[in-house]
Amino acid sequence: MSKLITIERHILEQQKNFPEATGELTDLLSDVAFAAKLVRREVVRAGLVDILGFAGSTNVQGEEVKKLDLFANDKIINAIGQHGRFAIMGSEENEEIITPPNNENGSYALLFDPLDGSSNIDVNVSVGTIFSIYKIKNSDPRKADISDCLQKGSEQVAAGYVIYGSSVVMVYTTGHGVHGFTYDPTIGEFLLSHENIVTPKHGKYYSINEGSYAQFNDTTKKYLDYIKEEDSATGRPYSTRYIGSLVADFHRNLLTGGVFVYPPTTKHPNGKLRLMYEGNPLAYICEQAGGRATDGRRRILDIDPSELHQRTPLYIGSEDDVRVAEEFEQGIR
Ligand code: AHM
Ligand code: MG
Repeated sequence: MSKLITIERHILEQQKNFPEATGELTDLLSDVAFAAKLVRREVVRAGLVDILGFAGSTNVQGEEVKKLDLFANDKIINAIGQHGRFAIMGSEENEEIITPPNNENGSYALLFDPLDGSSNIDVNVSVGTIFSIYKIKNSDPRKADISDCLQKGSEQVAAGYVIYGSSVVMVYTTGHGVHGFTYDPTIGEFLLSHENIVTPKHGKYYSINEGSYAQFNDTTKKYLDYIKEEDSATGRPYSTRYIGSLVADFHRNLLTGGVFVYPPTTKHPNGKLRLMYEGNPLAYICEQAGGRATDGRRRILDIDPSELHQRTPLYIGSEDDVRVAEEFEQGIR
């Protein structure tokens, strides 16, 4: 039988390999895993809202029932913010940056999407939490500001996501490979289930919201025609897989190989997805697993951000497949 390794133990063991590690990152990631357990508890009860009260209504105890994404946001801010390990935080749900209390010893910034794929919550389809951790630049944590959040993705010191699906899985990287843990509800722990994830160089799935076809530019339309053509040498046609929850679409392609594309559209000329909460953390994980992530032209991790809620087109997944999509985007093919 293989050894049972909890996520906390794994992070601790990994950090021991680096003499410069202070143990801070271990604590930060453990806090994130703890917050994920709180969110999970609520997500698995989502189907009970009809019984316990609709979001936005008042439940039988006279308490207001929060929408799940806002609940997740509050839980993460409170569970993680209270330890003072982060000097500053940014959430997809908050317009402005968040300064946690007692942050005088915090030397990191946390950026997160508390519950991604929220349109899927009410229909029992997978949703996820995505996070990204940076070291702050400011020498005084009390003065940490938006510039500590607006760093290039290449500056991330850790990133990860939690997928609340048929099982709950947490995946993280600190720049030394990508590791996945499955939640065992009987003991309340995330246990190592996917060590050193390496994504295939190419796959057989493409993930894009093809319902937006009329809003795509000609290069994207041409790419879609190509991917559906018959050609055994290149394994085409690819199969479509699109859940509409980025974490779930990304996770599947990471394990099986494939490409996820959210291109510019007439509705979202800069893409729909957010660079700081979605693009950067997933790009870091993808590259660590041997994959590729760009905005069609530039490496996602090299983009110098100017706004907290900045959007980006996203081409992410297996290296060969992403390259082909990019070549269409750039008009090379
Ligand atoms: P959200 O943060 O409001 O949940 O939006 C992000 C989600 C992603 O999970 C998903 O990839 C994308 O939006 C789906 O968008 P679309 O419905 O346009 O295909
Ligand atoms: Mg999102």
